[in-house]
Amino acid sequence: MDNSYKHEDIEADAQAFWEQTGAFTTREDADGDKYYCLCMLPYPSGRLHMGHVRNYTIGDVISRYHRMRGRNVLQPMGWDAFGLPAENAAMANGVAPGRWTRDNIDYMRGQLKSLGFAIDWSREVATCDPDYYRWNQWLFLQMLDKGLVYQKTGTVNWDPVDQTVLANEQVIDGRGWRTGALVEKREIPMYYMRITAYADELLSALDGLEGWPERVRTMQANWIGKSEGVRIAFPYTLDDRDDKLWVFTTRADTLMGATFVAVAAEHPLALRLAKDNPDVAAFIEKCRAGGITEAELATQEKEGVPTGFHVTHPITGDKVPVWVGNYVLMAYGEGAVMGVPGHDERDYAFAHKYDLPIRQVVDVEGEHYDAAGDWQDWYGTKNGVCIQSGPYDGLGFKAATDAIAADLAANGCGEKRVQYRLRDWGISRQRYWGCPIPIVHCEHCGEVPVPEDQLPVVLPDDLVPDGSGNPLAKSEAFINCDCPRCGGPARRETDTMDTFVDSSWYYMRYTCPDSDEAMVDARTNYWLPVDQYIGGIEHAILHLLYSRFWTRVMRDLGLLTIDEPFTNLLTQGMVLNQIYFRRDGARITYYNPADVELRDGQPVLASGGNSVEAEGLGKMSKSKNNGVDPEVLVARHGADAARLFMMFAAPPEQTLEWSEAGVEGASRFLKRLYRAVAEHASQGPAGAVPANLDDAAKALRRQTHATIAKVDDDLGRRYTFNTAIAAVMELLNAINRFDAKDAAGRAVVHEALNTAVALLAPIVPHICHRLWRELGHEEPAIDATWPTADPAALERSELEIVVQVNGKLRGRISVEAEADRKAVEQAALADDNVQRFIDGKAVRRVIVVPGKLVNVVV
Ligand code: ANZ
Ligand code: ZN
Repeated sequence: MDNSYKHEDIEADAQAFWEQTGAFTTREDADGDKYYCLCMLPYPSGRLHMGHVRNYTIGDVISRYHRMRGRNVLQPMGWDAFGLPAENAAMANGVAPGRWTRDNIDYMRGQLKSLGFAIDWSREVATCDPDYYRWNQWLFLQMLDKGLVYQKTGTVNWDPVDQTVLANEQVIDGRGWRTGALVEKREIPMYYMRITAYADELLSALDGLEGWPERVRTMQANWIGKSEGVRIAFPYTLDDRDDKLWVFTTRADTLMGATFVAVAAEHPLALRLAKDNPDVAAFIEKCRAGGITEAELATQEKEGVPTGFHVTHPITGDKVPVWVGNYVLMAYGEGAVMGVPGHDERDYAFAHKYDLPIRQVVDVEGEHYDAAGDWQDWYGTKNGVCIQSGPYDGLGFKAATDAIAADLAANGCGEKRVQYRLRDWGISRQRYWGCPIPIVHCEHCGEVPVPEDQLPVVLPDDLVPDGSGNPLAKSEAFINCDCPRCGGPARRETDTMDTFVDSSWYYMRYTCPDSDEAMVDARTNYWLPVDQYIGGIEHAILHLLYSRFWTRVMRDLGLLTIDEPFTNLLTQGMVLNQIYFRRDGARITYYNPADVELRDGQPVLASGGNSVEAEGLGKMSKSKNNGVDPEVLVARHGADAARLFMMFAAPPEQTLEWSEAGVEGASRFLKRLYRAVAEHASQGPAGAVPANLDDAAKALRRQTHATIAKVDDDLGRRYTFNTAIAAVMELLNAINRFDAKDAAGRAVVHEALNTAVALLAPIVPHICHRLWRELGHEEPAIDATWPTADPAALERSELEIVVQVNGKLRGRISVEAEADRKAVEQAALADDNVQRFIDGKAVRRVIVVPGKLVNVVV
């Protein structure tokens, strides 16, 4: 065996072996234990980044570990291949999105292979393949049939110059990214998936997801946002008709403090009142120009306009003024609120701004209310009692809510109501590069679903967008078709589906990627749910929620038997690197940390020596130019060193700080491991471990088996890969310290090296592939059986050591065979007899002869 570690040869060899033997093909015998390990699929942007590498390394380690434990492991990979970046690249380079995407996929597949991930490529799925997205279309039609898909108008960002709809990320400070034109809101017809029908189940089932981080469960619960409150009517007469203005409140107990009502700018009553009131009309127009994201609505300055119109308070009969407020969301509750400035912080500010009356109707003993002063948190409490509230005086929150709800119900002006923040999922995108919505527009028949036997509606993949709207809308070949119902001329829908549709079920398709008769088949029952899902925290809400919804829809259509798709979820931390820049007037240029070195503690450019400023650590990103290219990394240090560093530098959920020195350290360890095995193997085969061992051999053996127990727990349960690696590093140190002077010693070293290689095989599979062979195994390391700790070997052996004081035998102590110097010294000094002879004198020196004696000099 060559005595030096050459990662290029070793990695090329191992990868060739895996490829030739089909080592990554999934085993699928029905009585075997299954383990489905899934990483979030990447967007084929062109190159892997370090976040991908970390994500997939974690997944590969877990997958290989379970494979060695004898399980049938499914570790697939695919491509989230539709989406906006392909269109942008097409505009920039004039290449069709389809070409660009497929080229990227080929390139990135090669990158993943170079990292040695044990991915079953025969199951690869690209969401832009008609064989895949036809089932998006098929399920869409099933849902349409069941009323789970419906059409209504939705609000979009409209660029008046390009005459096109913009995605939220294409609106920058309220203007179109290409034209700079002020963006308008537009109402257009869109398709929605009725996720709200599952709101309650999606919320209550979160409790059962014990394998998910608490943080993610909380984020989902907040997103679904269940509120229990009361729907209250304020009657009015307009245009000679009696009508009711409904509001939703979670504080019905404060109804007696309502001094105004506010409606959203899109509320029908606002639109009606605008006809008689130019101020209202102007205000509505102004709101229309504003942003549409919830964040924009939450942060904008609260403003309103009085309509001059009044409604009737349902209990007191008083006249209550109606306002239009920009903070009232049309899409939540009733699109209208009752203004209770006395107890709602927002209404308090609003009332101060527009000089509206503030009434205190909740009191807390010992607190002083001052409507002229600053808002106090206790004003919003639910722990007070009603005052100035007529019949409800003295009642607490719950009793007052119940009493008011009952009185309102009696005169048809109210009912209890559970409200969700969650909205139905609008899936229509006015974009080209996505899955076509399978609908045809016919002048006679209206909206006609494409019949099942005409699926898929194939997206032409040779169009090149130019930025002026959806190129599908200009493609006569795509648009023109026959109406499936009347046979007359018709036009295809040109909207495509939100790409979250694609990613809501790709993990199901991996279980049966060749199923062409059905969306999924019986194999799904074997593999699902996913045992371990791994990905970024940025998908904590939408992707995971949509997948949970989609799974339930398929369950209710009889296609699946599970409720939840992902049993365990791991959200890996970000990869960080230093950020360096130079300022030149207003311009900031970022420099890659690889081009910066420290001179006298000051960061300077390695070439030229110009000083740069340090911004500190930040997420690796293009904009800060602080990324590390995985390809360069692998070429320089090898995939194994990269993988080892990633798993060693931090536990998976924490951020990982990039360090070139850390990668070099990982590489040095691999060299040490390689040398240890090479030297051992060069002395010929070793025999079996005999029953009788001397103390030192027993100690090494004990450490070997203790390491197995620790690594097994770290990899299988705790996911603390860093401490697992540290334990194997210590084992290697112990092996190197051990003097294998006889056959028994060599046998123990052989066992220890075997163990180290087997335990590291999931983490650094290439070098372990080579070393496992060198250790004399027939089967490849990837199929090696995961070691099990021998309890007998774990028993601690004790040694008897004599203790001298000034050279005279004064005691005998018993210590553990592998106790270190410090422990032996302490045990010696603690011995009663030894203490007697030290006799309170200062200890000048303690000499420890390991395994034999201690001499205390006083
Ligand atoms: C009166 C009131 C008094 C309120 C008070 C709060 C405190 P959650 O918990 O999120 O459901 N609200 C209702 N519909 C709204 C809409 N479409 N746009 C903006 N705000 C709306 O919040 C429910 C509360 O949010 C409701 O209770 C309402 O204000 C407001 F001391 O009604 B409350
Ligand atoms: Zn027709």
